[in-house]
Amino acid sequence: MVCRTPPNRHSGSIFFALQKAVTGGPRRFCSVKYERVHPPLSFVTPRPRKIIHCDCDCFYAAVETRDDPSLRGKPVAVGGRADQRGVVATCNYEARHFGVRSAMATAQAVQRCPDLIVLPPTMEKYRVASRQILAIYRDYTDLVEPLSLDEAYLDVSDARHCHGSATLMAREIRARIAADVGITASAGIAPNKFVAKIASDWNKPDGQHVVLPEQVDAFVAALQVKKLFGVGAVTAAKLNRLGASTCADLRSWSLLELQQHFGKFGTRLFELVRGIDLREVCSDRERKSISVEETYNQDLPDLAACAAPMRTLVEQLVLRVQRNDAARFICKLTVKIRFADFRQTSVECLGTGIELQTFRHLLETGFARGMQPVRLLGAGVRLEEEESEQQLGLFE
Ligand code: TTP
Ligand code: MG
Repeated sequence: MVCRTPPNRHSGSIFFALQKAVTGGPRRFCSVKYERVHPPLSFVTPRPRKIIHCDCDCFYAAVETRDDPSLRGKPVAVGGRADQRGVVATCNYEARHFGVRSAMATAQAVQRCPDLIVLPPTMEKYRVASRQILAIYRDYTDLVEPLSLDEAYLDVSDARHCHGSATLMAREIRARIAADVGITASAGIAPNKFVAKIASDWNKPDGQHVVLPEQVDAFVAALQVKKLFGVGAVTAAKLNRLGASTCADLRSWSLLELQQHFGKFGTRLFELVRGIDLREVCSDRERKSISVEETYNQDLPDLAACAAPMRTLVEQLVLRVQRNDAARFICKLTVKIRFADFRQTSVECLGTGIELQTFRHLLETGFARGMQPVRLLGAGVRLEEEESEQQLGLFE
């Protein structure tokens, strides 16, 4: 499909996203040529989708409490030991009342909650629970996109269960998870992934929240910008400095202004603050890599200054890999560097384990290519291709 130049760039982007949603058309919007746009009405108003985002409540801790009822009502965390510089993977809601959080040093968590019971993770149990949950989802739709062991998107637009009501399906799914798996889950129901994911947090734990198509506009307008997918702490702080704390504030920015401040991501922001997200639920999504990266408020002046941030990134990477249960599929390690002049380089090597020393070597090699201050650092792993499908197939 070829369309002539649209009235402006942003409507083009939305238009093509719509076009893709309607026609299942080209994935790479940028390769599509524009002609004048006079889309038939069906292009502009596609049938609203029904997306459920389902997310288990304090997943690892819930599985542990299920298996040891004596833990019920007590503050429980799952993670590394305090005396071994361990980190909290998650904790139950009792522990959250004391301010304990995921990714917090266990030592700090115990300071905040002296009665905290800290258990080591038992990944195999979490995998089994995951598989059970995925099987429940699959009873409703084939369009299931797992995001991690305890989180998935379901596109139930064409599902006939519960008279086609996504609200009732979500309720039923959650009841089945409670009955069959013995833990609770929360759900968000909305016409797109972005809104469904935010909505699943609304009535956590053990709750759900529905955002009807006609409610999306008001729901998104009131959202804090930090809730937006892709807006991390640094971008949120920048937006706040620029006077935008809610999505409604950001709607007064033109596409050009957003692009000037945020580059390509500006286009995405333009759409998100209007509640537009046409990403499909991809049941066959392959995860080929996992990475973490950080753009620093101030450039890191030299190689020595990169050492501590690299350590932090590697620690985050370990957690993310763990969370996706992907450690056994690692085949390469990668480091990404963006220099002050925006030149970017990536270095990789073969490897099956995440070792800080190896990432330091890669950093040295990459840094030598630029020899100037660094804006952004990234650390990642590539997963074996054959196995990467299996990795998501953990649930099957
Ligand atoms: P989450 O769904 O983010 O958290 P959760 O299920 O524990 O709690 P919530 O009720 O807020 O959804 O993550 C799912 C599991 O992934 C979690 O139980 C433990 C693991 N995890 C980590 O190992 N490290 C992390 O930093 C996070 C956030 C999660
Ligand atoms: Mg969860």
